[in-house]
Amino acid sequence: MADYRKMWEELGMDVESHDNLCEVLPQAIGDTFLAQENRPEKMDYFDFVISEVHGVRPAELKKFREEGGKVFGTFCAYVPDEIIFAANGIATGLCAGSQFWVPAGEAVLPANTCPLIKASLGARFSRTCPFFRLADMYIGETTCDGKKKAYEILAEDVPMHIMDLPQMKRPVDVKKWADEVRILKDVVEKVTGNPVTKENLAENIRKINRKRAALQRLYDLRKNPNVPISGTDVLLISQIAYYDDPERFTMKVNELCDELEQRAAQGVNVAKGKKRIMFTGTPMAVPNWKMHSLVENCGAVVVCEETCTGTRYFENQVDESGTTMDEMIDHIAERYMKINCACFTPNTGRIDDILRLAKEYNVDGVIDVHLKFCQTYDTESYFVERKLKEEGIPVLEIETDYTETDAQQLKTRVEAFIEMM
Ligand code: BJ8
Repeated sequence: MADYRKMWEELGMDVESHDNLCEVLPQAIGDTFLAQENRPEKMDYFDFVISEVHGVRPAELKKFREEGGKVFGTFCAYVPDEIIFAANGIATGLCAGSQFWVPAGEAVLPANTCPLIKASLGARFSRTCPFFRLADMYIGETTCDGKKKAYEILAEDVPMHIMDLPQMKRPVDVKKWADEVRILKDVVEKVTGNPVTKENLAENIRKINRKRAALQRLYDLRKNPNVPISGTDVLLISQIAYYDDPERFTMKVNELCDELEQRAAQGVNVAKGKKRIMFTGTPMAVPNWKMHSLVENCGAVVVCEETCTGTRYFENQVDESGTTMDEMIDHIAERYMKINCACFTPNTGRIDDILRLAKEYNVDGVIDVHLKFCQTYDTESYFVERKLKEEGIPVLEIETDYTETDAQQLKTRVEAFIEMM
């Protein structure tokens, strides 16, 4: 990584402790990504972004703030980026996927909290993540209980706005979510000092739709018998989607897709002779590459993720036909309420999605993976597995965390699963 020490110091980071995190990253990137054979050339952009994860984008955000811009950190796929960008702010994902941050999170949270939440608070309080330093305000949401309560602790240290996400999907709930989007608009207008106009909201609806369309294009390429890209590489792209500049990201994903179309036509197939796996479950935040790496090193290929670092992030577009501010906000709310997170009750839409995606991506088996202490996804596994079994689709349930302590045991289970398919 280039030398960003001065920037990290200026951001008030614990640079010495941060060095320990940086030390392990090149090896992890090398082992997980670069060691794969016959990768698409256009992955070089995403390799660069991840190798400079705490440098290149944070430097852009820092410059943006120095010029008067405001950065909003988000934790959930429900937070509508359109509103933030329309106020000339920047939205950046804050979810943390490294065990490195977990102990600092455990210092303020119960040990039996999900690692994603522990790592998020740990990243803030240990001062070892530039994104957590750069956000002027964090946008939380009332999804799971663990996050909700953790946000109260974060709020002692950083300005927070919480969006009250309904937990059901009746028309009244969609209306309520639209009201929450309106409140978010007021908040970001106040923080940025910029009004959200009809024109800039319409423009940003189109901009984020284009980003989703690029991701859909990438995923569609994985539906083919010839799969031109590994699941591990696609996971990296999905993770970068949360924090890269949306327009540049869209352009780079489309460039990659151009190459992938050629590769598929030339017969390049990373799935040749391999079982096609779909993941469903909790999101995999950077740098959590554990399960993809494991499954693909066991000789299968991941062709789809029904997760928030997967289809839940980009499926469904915001209707662009709105002409008034109210219509546009209603359309935004309608699109986001189509995300099927296990914090909703009932959440049958997710089961329908899983069955639909299993067919679309022609999968041989599904791995239902959730983070330890995530009650909602763990409980919902009951329906996920029952339905998949009814449909004759092999399914393996895995509960894991960010440590490597279960690596050997998981390998044995995944190998047995692939074997029996
Ligand atoms: S829309 S999945 S990003 S809430 S894993 S913190 S649920 S205890 S991350 Fe999520 Fe939004 Fe839903 Fe997606 Fe809680 Fe579970 Fe931890 Fe989770």
